[in-house]
Amino acid sequence: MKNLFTSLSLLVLITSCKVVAQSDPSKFNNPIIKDQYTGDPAALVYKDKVYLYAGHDEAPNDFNFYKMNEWVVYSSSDMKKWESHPVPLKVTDFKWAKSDAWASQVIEKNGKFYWYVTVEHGTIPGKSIGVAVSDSPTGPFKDALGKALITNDMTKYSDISWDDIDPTVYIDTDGQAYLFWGNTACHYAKLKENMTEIDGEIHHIKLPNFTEAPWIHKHKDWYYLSYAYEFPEKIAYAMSKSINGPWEFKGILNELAGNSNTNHQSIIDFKGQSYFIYHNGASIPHGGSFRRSVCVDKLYYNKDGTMKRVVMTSEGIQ
Ligand code: FUB
Repeated sequence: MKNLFTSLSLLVLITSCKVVAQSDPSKFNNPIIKDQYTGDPAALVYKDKVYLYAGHDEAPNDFNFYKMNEWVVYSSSDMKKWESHPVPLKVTDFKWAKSDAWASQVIEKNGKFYWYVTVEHGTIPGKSIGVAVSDSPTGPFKDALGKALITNDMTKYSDISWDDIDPTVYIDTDGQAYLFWGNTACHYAKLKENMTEIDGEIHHIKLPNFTEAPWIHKHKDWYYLSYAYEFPEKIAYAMSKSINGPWEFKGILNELAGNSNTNHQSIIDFKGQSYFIYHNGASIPHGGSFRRSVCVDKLYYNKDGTMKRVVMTSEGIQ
């Protein structure tokens, strides 16, 4: 009997050791940003580094909406270790804006870095898009225009006051830059050479269950328009052979995060690997829809150019 108990105890010990080893939190690289809550990741590959821009989620634990006053930047050479930099841009850097450092994206052109951001306008009701500029990817950035680039009264595809949010910017192989943005309606327009003025008309793209967070990227000879789908959000995408469309809907790329009603993706290729960067509410303690954290997982393509569904992991990039 004593031997049976000894054997059983040994078995329990071995089993529990295995469980501890499998869930060792020191092996969990997601979320990648652990020093503060961050949402709406937008990654820029520049030279041999990735720069990760995000909004700072400052909402206290008992506050159930966004509290966001500044954007932050981190950088990495290997997607595993992330270096934090001083805060490069705040809502107060835009004198015409009053609040809400919502989703944004930075792009480089001719050695200058342009940061397109969502903010609440101070005098024109609704959300708007501003642009800041810097000589360095880590800033400091300053307002490039002294006024909004896009205001709510410039778009008529949706009646809501928050349809002009979530800019994503892309420079095509011929040098032409495009700005895509939107909530409930997906808008896009060309940007002039100076990157601070819209060139021509604002167009509208019809996409199934488009909520927000458009992201444009190219991989091989396909253009991809991924976006937040339904609400709470999954990420879906469409593909095209041209940045001007037509876009063919390809389905779901990432499932619900579950612990956050938004998921906001950024997609890049870096040193031969594709990455899906997103936020969820998994951070302990007090993570959630308004206290989000940025995560990264690998992204894979099928032979026909479609993307394989993302597997969100705790381990992240090992
Ligand atoms: O962070 C505020 C808003 O939540 C963003 O602009 C949306 O994309 C959603 O993530």
